[in-house]
Amino acid sequence: MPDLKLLHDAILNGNANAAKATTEQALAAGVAPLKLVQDFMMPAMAEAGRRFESNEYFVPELLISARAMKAALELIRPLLVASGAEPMGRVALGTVKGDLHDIGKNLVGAMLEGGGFEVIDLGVNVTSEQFVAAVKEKNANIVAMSALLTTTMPSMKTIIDALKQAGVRDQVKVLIGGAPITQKYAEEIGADGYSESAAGAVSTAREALAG
Ligand code: B1M
Repeated sequence: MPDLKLLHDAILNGNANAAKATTEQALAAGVAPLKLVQDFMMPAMAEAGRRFESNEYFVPELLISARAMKAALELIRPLLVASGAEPMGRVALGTVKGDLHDIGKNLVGAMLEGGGFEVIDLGVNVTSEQFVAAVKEKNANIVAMSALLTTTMPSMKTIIDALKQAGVRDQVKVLIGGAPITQKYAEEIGADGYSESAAGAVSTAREALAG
């Protein structure tokens, strides 16, 4: 069993090879994939964010930390994803316009897939038009949006307005999340659900479709 602190430190220091190697060893030793994400990988990104805020890290350091996190997540993602089951719903997922953060969004996608949803990943910097097209053309019945910047949160409201304008708001449940998002904000902009975490997004999606 590897020392799992090495995984935390590899992400914090932007060492993608070490992050991958430690993840591989931990998975081989039977450590639960979600434990690796929640107890070691996410705290490393949170610490990178703290260092960025206090001017110890700058954008290049954040980028290489994110790259190391993504490398490790690539090994974990298939393990979170279930196979073969009839989809519970079709989710159009994306990080909203103006926002390029995708680690949380990718985790949400993997958890939703693991929870039996079909996920259409629209990527980052996703416009209202792209969300509307995914609902109309791909018959998505859930729109899930992620935003990490206070400056891009308003895009969520713009996208909800565009769904209304296009006459498809009633066909979909709108779920939102991301570090600056709150339940209060979800209510303010008329979203159907908010989740603080990727794991929580699965139950929020199930509840939204049931309710
Ligand atoms: Co950015 N960045 N960043 N960044 N970055 C933050 C968000 C910031 C808080 C850092 C800080 O100052 N402490 C700050 C935002 C401040 C604010 O808005 N008030 C910030 C800034 C300022 C910026 C730039 C403007 C910096 C600059 O250029 N000067 C710039 C903006 C670029 C842009 O988007 N237009 C920028 C750029 C970047 C990088 C490209 C370098 C990189 C992103 C790489 C990538 O994603 N591919 C980056 C990173 C890595 C971060 C931090 C350090 C980590 C984000 C992350 O991946 N967290 C972040 C600080 C922080 O969050 N502590 C920061 C791990 C991830 C698993 O968590 O994304 O929160 P998170 O997702 C969680 C939940 O929020 C939830 O589930 C996930 C798992 O539980 N969730 C959902 C997320 N989406 C959901 C959707 C749902 C449900 C749940 O739908 C239903």
